Amino acid sequence: MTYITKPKLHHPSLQRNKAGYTRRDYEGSVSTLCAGCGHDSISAAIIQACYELDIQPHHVAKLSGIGCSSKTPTYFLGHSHGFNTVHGRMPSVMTGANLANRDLVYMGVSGDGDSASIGLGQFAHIMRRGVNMVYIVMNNGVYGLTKGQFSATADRGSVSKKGVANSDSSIDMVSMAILMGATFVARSFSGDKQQLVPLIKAAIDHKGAAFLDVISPCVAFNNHAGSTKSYEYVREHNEAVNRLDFIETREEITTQYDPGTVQEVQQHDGSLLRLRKLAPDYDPCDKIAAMQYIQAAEAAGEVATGLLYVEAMPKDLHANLNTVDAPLNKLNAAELCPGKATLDKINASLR
Ligand SMILES: Cc1ncc(C[n+]2csc(CCOP(=O)(O)OP(=O)(O)O)c2C)c(N)n1
Ligand code: SF4
Ligand SMILES: [Mg+2]
Repeated sequence: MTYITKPKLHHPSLQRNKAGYTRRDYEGSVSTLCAGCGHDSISAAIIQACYELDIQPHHVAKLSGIGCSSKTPTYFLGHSHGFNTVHGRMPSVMTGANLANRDLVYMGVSGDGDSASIGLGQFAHIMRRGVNMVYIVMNNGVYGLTKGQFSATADRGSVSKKGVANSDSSIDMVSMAILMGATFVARSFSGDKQQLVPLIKAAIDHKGAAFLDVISPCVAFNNHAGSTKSYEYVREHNEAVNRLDFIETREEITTQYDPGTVQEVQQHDGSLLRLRKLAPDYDPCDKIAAMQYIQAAEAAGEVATGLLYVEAMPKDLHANLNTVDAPLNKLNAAELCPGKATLDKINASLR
């Protein structure tokens, strides 16, 4: 049994959001992951973000692959649509679902094994196609579910629980995502809810391919000395480039920071990303500078976190394909068939 149903009873005084839901309405079943697993903290951050954004749970589609990380959609958003795909194949299923119904919030949840090892090709293509989604990799550097083999994101030289050093070069998921064309790229840490919740909110609001690499320690197989994905290592080497406030269009803007330390990025719907700069010269809108910064931080043994790259006016797959505004799965037969005259014209143009 991989899940335990939670009792449905709510405390009557639980606060409701603008959509009329309590925080508990965004929860799922009781987690069966190891106590202390970083993935559970990310699930909690997703629940918090969706509650704060007043999202209708049935407007979310959560998709995952295979792994402890890919099991987590069972533990959040119990009233949303869900699809647990084959290992590493979540992106193609999500691309198809998004093409059929553009009206849902698409949330892809994956692991470093799922996305950087077996699913690397699929990961690359969903980013370059600009599918409007939030894609979260719960990154622990190992295949947790199959007992702790190194994954492709394990750093060269990091040591396994049994004492073996990894000799392979690692894949950096944020660099990959930027290179492949993602328009919102961030990294965070499962143990930093203050940074993670606003990043998830902003990623949900972003109308393009949003990618979040969340370092998420595996307490069973990769939380020892010599690991670069342990709680201790990430806490010591975390180098946040900015702190983000996500301000929805409909909310009054109340937060204030000292001039000169804040960067605001207005998105096409008017919502605002307000970034408190921690690294003084960091500009998340400059793709090349972002790539350079990430590589330099890595070379210095630091883990750069925060909103690393954002394109304020992204174009998504539907914009690129020039599809109609209505979800394709809601069109009727008459709307789908252009009629004989139009078909004859198209055929004639191809002769
Ligand atoms: C096609 C296929 N190959 C291999 C496996 C075995 N397998 C299951 S989960 C997994 C790796 C999961 O690692 P990751 O995505 O990092 O998730 P984690 O458990 O670490 O959260 C592997 C290799 C599988 N289920 N299917
Ligand atoms: S094996 Fe690792 S990744 Fe899987 S639930 Fe346990 S701590 Fe989490
Ligand atoms: Mg993993």
